[in-house]
Amino acid sequence: GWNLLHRNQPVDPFSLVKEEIESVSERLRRSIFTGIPTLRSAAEYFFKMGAEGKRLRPTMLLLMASSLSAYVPSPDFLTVDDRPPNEHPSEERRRQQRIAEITEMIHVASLLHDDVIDNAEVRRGLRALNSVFGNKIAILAGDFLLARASVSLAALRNSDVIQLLSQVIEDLVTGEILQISSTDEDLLSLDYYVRKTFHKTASLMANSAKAVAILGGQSVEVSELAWQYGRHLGLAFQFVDDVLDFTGSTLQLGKPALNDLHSGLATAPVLFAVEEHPQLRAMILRKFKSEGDVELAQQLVF
Ligand code: GRG
Repeated sequence: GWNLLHRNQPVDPFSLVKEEIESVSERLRRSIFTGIPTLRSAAEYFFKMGAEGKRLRPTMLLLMASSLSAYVPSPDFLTVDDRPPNEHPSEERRRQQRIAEITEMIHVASLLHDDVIDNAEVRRGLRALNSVFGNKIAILAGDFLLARASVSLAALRNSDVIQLLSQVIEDLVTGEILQISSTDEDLLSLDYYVRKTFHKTASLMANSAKAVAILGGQSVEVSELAWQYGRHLGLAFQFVDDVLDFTGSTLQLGKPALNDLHSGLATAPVLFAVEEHPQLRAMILRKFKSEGDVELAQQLVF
């Protein structure tokens, strides 16, 4: 049930909306249907059961929708609606589920294009789509997902929400450009890293969270808080992702460990280490750009 905040036991947030996520996944599989066989196989590749990834964004959005509609302030604490999840979601809830689906489509499209740019071989523990179908199909499959996301977005007939999710696509492009075109100065700048990370990772979470709040009929103030929540979650998520790139194994990560460092990107742990030892900055940059970057980064961090 939802009545969990009073209890002193850890809660797995994913379990709270598990069934609803399954229906979101089912709708996603249907909404990317196309009669063009090659495109169909490619588009379905990362929507097949068992290949869905963590579904972090849809989960966060459904939890956000529940928290906005169900929490009731009480004198001692927040209490929550204890009714079991509704089998017949309201029109409002269905529109919020559409945001969860659109967000996942944009996310997967960005992964497909990113893997082409990086020439990646592994994604979600499977062979990356570009390495199975080739770059041309991977790019077109990403374009196709963006097109279907736009159709679903337009069907919501809410210009603020359309604007928010369209802005995300531009932000993702900006984030990728910032990533591939950094100067030496940018490479070790924490400001630059945070700006890039906002565009690359946090904008999708921030703008989709705000869209869910708007569709839930929330005020401008609450919608803005939802945006801030998504932004902070996105930044924190990327910091953790960066740390796991250091500490995790390829098997745990579903992609090669030390991936970012091997491609010459300074990630959060390195940048925080540089903040603590500014006198080492020039040496780090020199080494980082030439030999031994991964080894150097590990020495710095551990
Ligand atoms: C086509 C919209 C579009 C953009 C093109 C390539 C590009 C511009 C942007 C890349 C953006 C990108 C890949 C950012 C990384 C985001 C990120 C943290 C991905 C990992 O997310 P997880 O761990 O993945 O939630 P799963 O597989 O669990 O869904």
